[in-house]
Amino acid sequence: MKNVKKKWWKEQVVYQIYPRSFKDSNGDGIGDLKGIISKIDYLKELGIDIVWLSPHYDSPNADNGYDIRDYYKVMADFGTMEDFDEMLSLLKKNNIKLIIDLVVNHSSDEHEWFQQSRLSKDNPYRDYYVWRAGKNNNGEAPSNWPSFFGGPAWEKDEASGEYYLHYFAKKQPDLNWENPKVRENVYDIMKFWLDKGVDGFRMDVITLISKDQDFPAMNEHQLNHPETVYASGPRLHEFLDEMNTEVLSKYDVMTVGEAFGVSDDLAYKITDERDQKINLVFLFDIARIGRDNWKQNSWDLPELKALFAQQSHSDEFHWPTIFFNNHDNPRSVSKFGSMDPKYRVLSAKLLAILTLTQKGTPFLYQGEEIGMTNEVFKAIEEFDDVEVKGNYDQIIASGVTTDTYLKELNKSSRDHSRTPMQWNNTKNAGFTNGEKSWFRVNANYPEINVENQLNDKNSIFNFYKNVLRFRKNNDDLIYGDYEDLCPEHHSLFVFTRKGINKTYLVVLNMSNHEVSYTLPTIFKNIEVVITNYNELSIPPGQSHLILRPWEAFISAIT
Ligand code: ISL
Ligand code: CA
Repeated sequence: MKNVKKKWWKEQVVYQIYPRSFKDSNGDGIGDLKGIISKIDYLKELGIDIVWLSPHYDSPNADNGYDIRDYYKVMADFGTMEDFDEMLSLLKKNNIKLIIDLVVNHSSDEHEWFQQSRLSKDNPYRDYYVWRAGKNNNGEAPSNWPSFFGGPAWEKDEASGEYYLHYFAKKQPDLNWENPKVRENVYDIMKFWLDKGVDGFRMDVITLISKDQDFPAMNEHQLNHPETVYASGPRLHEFLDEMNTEVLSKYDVMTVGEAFGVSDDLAYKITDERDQKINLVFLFDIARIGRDNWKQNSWDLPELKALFAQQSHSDEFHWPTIFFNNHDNPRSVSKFGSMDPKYRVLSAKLLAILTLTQKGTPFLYQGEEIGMTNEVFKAIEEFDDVEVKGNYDQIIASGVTTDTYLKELNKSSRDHSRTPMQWNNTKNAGFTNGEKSWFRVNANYPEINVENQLNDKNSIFNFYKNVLRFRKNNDDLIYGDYEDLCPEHHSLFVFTRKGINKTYLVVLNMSNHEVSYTLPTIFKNIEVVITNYNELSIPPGQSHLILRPWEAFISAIT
């Protein structure tokens, strides 16, 4: 076992809550903080350690809270500051930590700073955002930079005739990190929430905060992947160092940065423990394997395994994150598992094992623990997401048919993860007692819901619970060295985690067919500790296995 420094945030498991879709307490069809409070027992039962709460701040919801109007206020839809304080203290009482989303690459255009900033060129807040005159005095945008949610990243503002920069929607102007006052304000916001007792931050698109002040023209490839340009701003390291000196170094908290667009090298640099900037990053190579913007192309298992191997073989100063789901990605069962009714549940359990036995801090997303799946959308109008709508015209204008776009979105859209949590089989899946939910409930809720699963000892929920329990305090599984035993195999994922006292062998058949596998002869005795088929035992000395479709087990070897 490498000389990895032990840390609580390497050992614990995070559960992401997207508050809008988690649980509504007052019947208005929108999830809220009191709803979360009512489900703390549920989280406790599941056995997670840390909640990551997607943005809970005051927002006009152009991008479901990722456009913040007031960083010191709770979104009225979600409740009040008192509700927040109560939620935090109840989570703590139950030994669950809370990390919150820090969205400071941009704010809402309705934030007071932007309201002031756009008033005139000499407003004291002008420099809080990135303003530039048009090119060549003929009204052309300052550069050809595109936004992620459709159209240019520059928006002309009539009041002054200048353009402001927005990497995301027009209603999400980018903050100007060159301005020391902006940075000071951000640090104050961080301190405000840390002093309340939150345990850290998930930092939204943190790698984009530093902008190349020349805004150089992008080439064709860059125009398709602007994140690679936006994530290579010259002052990123400096800003992160400063944030660490000014704020983070003074608290025992965890940070996980959304490393959108960064190269592995850069991600490596910002998470090096010897030079602590950010503890962890989300890299998207695994969760988004085969993705090309809104298109989901095919991928194969050796490719996926190579990505795991790469991140697991990092040195002792780096620690990976493991996740297949979040609020920006489709559901993992639909993408990585099987939607064949015979195998859906088995494959969801296989993914539970994979997520919780790989090397790295696992992040689960609400609904993953009951195997929620993608929704079926029959028309573009059925989507809610600003990304789907914002990009529509451009995509159709490029010659893509609506049918093709729809077909791909059914595999790739962010909305698959945003349908409400399925609590029971009553109307609206028990998410709200009101007439209407803010967003459609997945049609499969009568079958896939929490209530069904709590009472069924063979359910996906109870499986997650068992694997979580097994992982907890099992240092050999958490810190053990990783080795992939058959990297080239197209159906099997077989790996070991070699700890100080024990070595675990994990065997996963990620296919709809039976596969045989011969274990390396060095493993004499294999004791199966968790399996997704109800029975499996390997007699001592037996090395030839026939793995059933989507069969998965964890075993201890001697
Ligand atoms: O999800 C994406 C595309 O389908 C990404 O492009 C996503 O926009 C990117 O990972 C940045 O995500 C974060 O910042 C956005 C917000 O919309 C996302 O929800 C958030 O996770 C802007 O704040
Ligand atoms: Ca509500």
